[in-house]
Amino acid sequence: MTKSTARQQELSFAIIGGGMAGILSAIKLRDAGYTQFRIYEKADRLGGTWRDNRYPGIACDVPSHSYCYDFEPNPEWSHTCAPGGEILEYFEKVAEKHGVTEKVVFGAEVSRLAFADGRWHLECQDGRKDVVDFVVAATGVLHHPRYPDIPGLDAFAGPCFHTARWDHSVPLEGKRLGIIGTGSTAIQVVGAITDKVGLLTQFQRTAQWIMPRPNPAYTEEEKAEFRRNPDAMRRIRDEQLDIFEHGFSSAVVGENPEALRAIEALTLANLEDNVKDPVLREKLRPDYQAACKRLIMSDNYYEAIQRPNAELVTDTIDRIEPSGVRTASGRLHELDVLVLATGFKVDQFLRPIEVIGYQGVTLEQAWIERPSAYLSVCVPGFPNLVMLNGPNGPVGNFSLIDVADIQLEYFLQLVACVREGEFRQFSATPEAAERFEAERVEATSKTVWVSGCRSWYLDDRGVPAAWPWSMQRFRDVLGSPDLNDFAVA
Ligand code: N01
Repeated sequence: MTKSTARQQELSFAIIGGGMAGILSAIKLRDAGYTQFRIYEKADRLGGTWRDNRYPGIACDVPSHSYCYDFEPNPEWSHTCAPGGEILEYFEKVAEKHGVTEKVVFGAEVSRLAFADGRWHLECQDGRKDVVDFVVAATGVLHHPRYPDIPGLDAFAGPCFHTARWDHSVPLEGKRLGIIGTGSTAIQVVGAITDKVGLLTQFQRTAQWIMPRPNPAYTEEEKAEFRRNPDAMRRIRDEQLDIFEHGFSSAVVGENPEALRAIEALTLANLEDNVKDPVLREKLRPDYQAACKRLIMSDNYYEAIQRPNAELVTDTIDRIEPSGVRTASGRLHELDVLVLATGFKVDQFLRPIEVIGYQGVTLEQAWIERPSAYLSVCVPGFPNLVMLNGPNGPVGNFSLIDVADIQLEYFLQLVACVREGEFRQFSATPEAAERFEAERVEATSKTVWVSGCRSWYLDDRGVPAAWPWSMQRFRDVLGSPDLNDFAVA
């Protein structure tokens, strides 16, 4: 940890959100010598997405030795891809170990952030207030459940819940369970519960390419070796990150056609080799390029959906009735429990917090067309505020922890300029943001995300909202801020 100077101790920060990125922010701020910070967390527990998503089968399909902080390798991961509960426990333990928990204001839902007199004035739903120099927005992206707009949804007589709000009080044994959706979440749920329920009916609007993903448990010997020799974990992490960066993430942005062909071949072989019934196989065969939507990783989905008590329904949902789901053919699929694996509203970011920047301009106004951020981190007119995993950052099948880390280091360099007295405020210029956005939109045309599928990666124009270049470029560009792109005061 850097020794704090008086100036460092003067500067204050509000971190909004106590998930992976919020905890990371607190640790990094303290390591950089800053002591005046708090995490405002609306819930009563840390953990973000891993706290909210507790559905059966939840795991991180990013291997665990790379889905963890680089400074806190974890020898105890039970599997290559650890279950969600373990990940939640990991974040809570790291927060405790680094003295983060004591810096959290729990049950504090920030409702307003207003920039006035050079500082951010924060207000919580319950009236609590704070005034700080900087805001770190660590509010997550897959946070607000998206409920489907299907007629009759409220009429269903049995328990009905979104996967991010799983009701564990509802018994599933022997029940007729319906699940809407075929995203990463639904695939994990189906893989985990089909052998427990009486009947599983999955409503598929779009078929998915699925990458086989064996998920072996680590042996006690392996864990003992990790404890003795943390370098062994680091080597695994480096290997995994190398595979993702130079294989997958370069493939999806059009920089590695060979890797994309390998993904196509693997997912196709997975379907051909593992689904026996030709009718079901055709239902499961996507009509778009692999990796256009977020690639699904699974080692148990095909097996589950082929069980005798499982049915894949591809007929369009017409409406929901008290006793089940009626599809366009007129058939009523009678159900006891209905699960909505219908994803998230991905364009919210800091909202619904009312954020007021320079000259009374609100974030709603700045984002009237759609959310965007210069280099994924700064919004013009909203000084001294950084977005972690905000709009236009890298998304895909890799660790968002690294993304947040790079964004945070970038921000800390700007904060260091404030600490050194070079300026008090910084805000990306509208010109820089427009230039970045124009280049970004142009580059999206080379990505696999525009190859002809619907996905949450696309904005209202059908343009990918994500960083369309390699992770290496993200690291390079955010390696040091270009002060020419900032208005400072
Ligand atoms: O959500 P999704 P998710 N009628 O938006 C369908 C991360 N994640 O929760 O494809 C019928 O992907 C919709 O159909 P379609 C990961 O980044 C990570 O599964 O639009 N169907 C789709 O099938 C992931 O990408 C892990 O045609 C409707 C599904 O609902 C992200 O979370 C695990 C419908 C929504 O899929 C979101 O995944 C899980 C309607 N009206 C999730 N509305 C890891 O392991 C929607 N659908 C790291």
